[in-house]
Amino acid sequence: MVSIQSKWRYLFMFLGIQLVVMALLSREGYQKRVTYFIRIFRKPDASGFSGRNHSAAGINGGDVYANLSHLSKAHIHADEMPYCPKKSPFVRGPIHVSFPSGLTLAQVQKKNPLVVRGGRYRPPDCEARHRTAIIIPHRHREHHLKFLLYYLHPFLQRQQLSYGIYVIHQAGNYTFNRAKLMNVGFREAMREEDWDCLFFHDVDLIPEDDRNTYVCDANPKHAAIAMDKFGYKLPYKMYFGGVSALSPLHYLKMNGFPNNYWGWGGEDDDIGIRVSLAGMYISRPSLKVGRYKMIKHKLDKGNDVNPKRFNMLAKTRQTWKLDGMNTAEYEIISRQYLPLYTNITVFIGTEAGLHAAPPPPLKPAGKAEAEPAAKPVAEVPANIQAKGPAEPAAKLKEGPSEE
Ligand code: UD2
Ligand code: MN
Repeated sequence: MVSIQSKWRYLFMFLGIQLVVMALLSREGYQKRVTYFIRIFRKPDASGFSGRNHSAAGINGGDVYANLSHLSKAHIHADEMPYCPKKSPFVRGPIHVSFPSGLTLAQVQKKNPLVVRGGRYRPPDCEARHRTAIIIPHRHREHHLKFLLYYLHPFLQRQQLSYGIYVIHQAGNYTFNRAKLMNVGFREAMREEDWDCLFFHDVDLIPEDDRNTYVCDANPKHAAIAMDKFGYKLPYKMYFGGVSALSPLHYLKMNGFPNNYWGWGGEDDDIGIRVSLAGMYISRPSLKVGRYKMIKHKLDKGNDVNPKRFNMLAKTRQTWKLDGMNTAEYEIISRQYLPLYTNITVFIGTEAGLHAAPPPPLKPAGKAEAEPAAKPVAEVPANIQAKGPAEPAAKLKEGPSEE
């Protein structure tokens, strides 16, 4: 009898201790303390970079190159190549992103030995299920491009995609036109290969999770749902900026992108509106996966805020069939197959047309003398730069991101 009672006592004591331990473990802040404790013993930067700009996810994320050495040239004959698995075994989740000074393109090239001329890649030991082209509108952002290439190449290889990277470089100093460059990228990339998905990608956005797969959905996909600059939240429902993915069919169904948004802003919202006018929906990855870090920058010279954007957006319903892929006029200046990407330098003209003289810059009444095409950042009116919702753009982006 005595021994049964003491057995019960021990059992209750054991259960009690378990309860206390569980309560301690689940207390808020426990995880933080453990992470902090572990970090004391970890090297400050796992990737060997002395970079700044760490985000919470970045600190916990892994090195994007960690398992790339598992990819090696197989000795399988092309005809016998099996399809890659539906879910890549190389995908790991969160990626550590930092921006070290001193990174060179030669280093990026060395780290990506399987990437071939023009920035092309196909998995060495299996037939890719998807062929994705990355289209990057570009001018004077070589510093950002270097980082994007550093992260994007291994990111795409981990996903076992067959891919190509195209940088569409606007020639000259006339006002930048992001959406028109995308139209150029679409046509020129499709001319080269039968891509089944195109990712339209800002040069300064680095994906932070490789479960954000660079393949197309049944509807146009807005991939950059959670960016550090918007607190890792979608800023508004119709937002379509940063990184988006369309199949050639989606692209043609909405007549591509507008050609007439010169300067900063509006074009991304126009594209979002086109998606719904063409009878499609916006699909998105989860907030956990569609995470991006934007390399901090100021508004570029030659990319002034477009003051006409709200008026233009009000008319997208009338203009989308008249202006787009069907009217994109441009002249290719050069096509270079570089080791890490294909560079297409293109002349896209001005508002007045491909070869007509550009219209005089907008000036306040009474000022006749010519002004430089690009205003210094400080001169952009404060009300245009202001962030946050404001009428009539309650649902649209109000001003550029400036840090
Ligand atoms: C936002 C959107 C962007 C676009 C833009 C308005 C985000 C993360 N992105 O970007 O998708 O809708 O607003 O136009 O919210 N670029 C150059 N050289 C230049 C100017 C621009 O290469 O001189 C390219 C580059 O790829 C850049 C992109 O155009 O990432 C967008 O321009 P931005 O980065 O200056 O504008 P931002 O960050 O406000
Ligand atoms: Mn940007």
